Amino acid sequence: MLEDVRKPSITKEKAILVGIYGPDTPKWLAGEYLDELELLADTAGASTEEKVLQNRPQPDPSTYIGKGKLNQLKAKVSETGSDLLIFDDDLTATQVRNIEKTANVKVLDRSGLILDIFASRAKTSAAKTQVELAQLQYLLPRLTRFWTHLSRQKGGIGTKGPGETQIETDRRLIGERISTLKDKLEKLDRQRTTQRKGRSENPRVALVGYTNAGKSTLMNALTDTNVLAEDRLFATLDSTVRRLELENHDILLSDTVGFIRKLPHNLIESFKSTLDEVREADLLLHVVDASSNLIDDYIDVVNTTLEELDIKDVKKVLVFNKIDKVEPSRLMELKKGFPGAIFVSAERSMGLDKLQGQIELMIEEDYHPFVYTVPMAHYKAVAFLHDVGVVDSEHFEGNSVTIKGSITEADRNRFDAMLSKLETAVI
Ligand SMILES: Nc1nc2c(ncn2[C@@H]2O[C@H](COP(=O)(O)OP(=O)(O)OP(=O)(O)O)[C@@H](O)[C@H]2O)c(=O)[nH]1
Ligand SMILES: [Mg+2]
Repeated sequence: MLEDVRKPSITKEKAILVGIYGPDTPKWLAGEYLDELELLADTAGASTEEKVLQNRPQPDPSTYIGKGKLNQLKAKVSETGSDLLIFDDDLTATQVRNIEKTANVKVLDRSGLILDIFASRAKTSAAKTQVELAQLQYLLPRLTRFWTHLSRQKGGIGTKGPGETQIETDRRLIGERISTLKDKLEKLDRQRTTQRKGRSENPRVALVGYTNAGKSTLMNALTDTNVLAEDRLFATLDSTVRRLELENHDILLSDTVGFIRKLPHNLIESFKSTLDEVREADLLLHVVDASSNLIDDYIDVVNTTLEELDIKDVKKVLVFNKIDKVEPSRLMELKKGFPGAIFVSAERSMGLDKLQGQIELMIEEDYHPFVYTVPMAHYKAVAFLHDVGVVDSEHFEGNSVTIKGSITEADRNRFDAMLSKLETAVI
């Protein structure tokens, strides 16, 4: 019944984009934000007719941009024949209602637009469920503007509880749908956990970063696969995992959903489990578009979003991508400013060897040297060392073998437990 909220509500509509600037956000930055909003609008299928920036220290509580500006906006809407106003900040239900009433067109905010894009891009059952949940949670406090839309679909005798107003009924229906979706997600989560348990213990590396930074292109370049990569925002919604053979380690590399400033909180919340790949990684490759003007901003957004997702203790390396688009002098500047970073071009396969070397180095930080002398009868334990550790040498003497190499602490504990179990079994 409520499923149609998943469907994108925009089909090649004409849009006017609106933002504000002031002491906290200088005009040039607000302009960059609107450029990004234009890209979002384009991804959603809307063409931008005009961008409007208004100098205001604070949004106006009832109209966001102020009454006078709103009237100008109304004129622009009819001049350009636009169908849609998109605001760079989240709007309250009151603001939406007032703006819609004056300008007489559909009004959307950044979160609504991002949710729309996610809805149209979600392919798997998990992504669809996560997006629908986020959409309904977004909708609930803004219900005033949607109730006619919902009531049209409902109809039928007995759908309305006694004494309930239309909006209360809608709220109840949405509430019920939200708990159904949460149950479904929990089930999917359990399935995923079971699947993960059966997986091998290879080191895990995850690509994270701002949307459009080139994570999927890098995944393809490193693993020779064909994950969808394109010049649109949120090309990737579901995580993909691929094996990558490095010199000493086979790792599992995962590509994940990109982040963006003001990613709706509900969306982050409902994508938490998809991002388990990131949470459980041994190393994060934080991919940054080196050709962007907003590098520091992007890095901050990604770090803050990771914190919001409770991903705090995973090692990170910054990977500046798209260096083919960067002037040599700017590149020098970046290398000086970010001494620990790696510089690559995923598209031109530049710097990939160095990146692979760095991944290996950082993984090896977790490996500690060991020397074990194991009876040959415990061949299972020997096989385990070969499987999870890096074996440098083996020396056979009599009925036992002395193995030297390195292994992670977790695997060393597993090995110790395995050995003592085998020894107990023999006695
Ligand atoms: N010039 C240049 N373009 C690149 C490079 N790497 C990626 N791109 C382009 O950047 C765009 C985005 O690439 P994706 O790999 O889809 O980016 P992503 O980070 O996976 O994006 P989302 O999945 O949307 O978050 C595509 O048009 C790529 O062709 C590069 O090294 N150089
Ligand atoms: Mg991608």
